[in-house]
Amino acid sequence: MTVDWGDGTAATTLNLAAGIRTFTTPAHQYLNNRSADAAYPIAVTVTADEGSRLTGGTSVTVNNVAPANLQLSLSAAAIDEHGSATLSGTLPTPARSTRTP
Ligand SMILES: [Ca+2]
Repeated sequence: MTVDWGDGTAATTLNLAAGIRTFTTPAHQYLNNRSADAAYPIAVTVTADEGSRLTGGTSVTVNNVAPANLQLSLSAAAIDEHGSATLSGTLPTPARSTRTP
């Protein structure tokens, strides 16, 4: 079976043994929300040995997370005139989203 997560990443393929009726995928990470936080469609296709196919779908909403906590560091808090300083910074990593249907 394959799972298309709807976010343009490679589909996940699971090889299910004969007789298996339940499954759980590895967690899938969504790195960004869609415009207006629209849901990502998730499409599942199960292909049997003889080639017959069963399809299904669901969706997941990924909410935007605003960046926060920009960390800045100045080489000196006070300098003499004609002096110079450097600024260092760490850009935030927004919270990531994972989903296991
Ligand atoms: Ca975003």
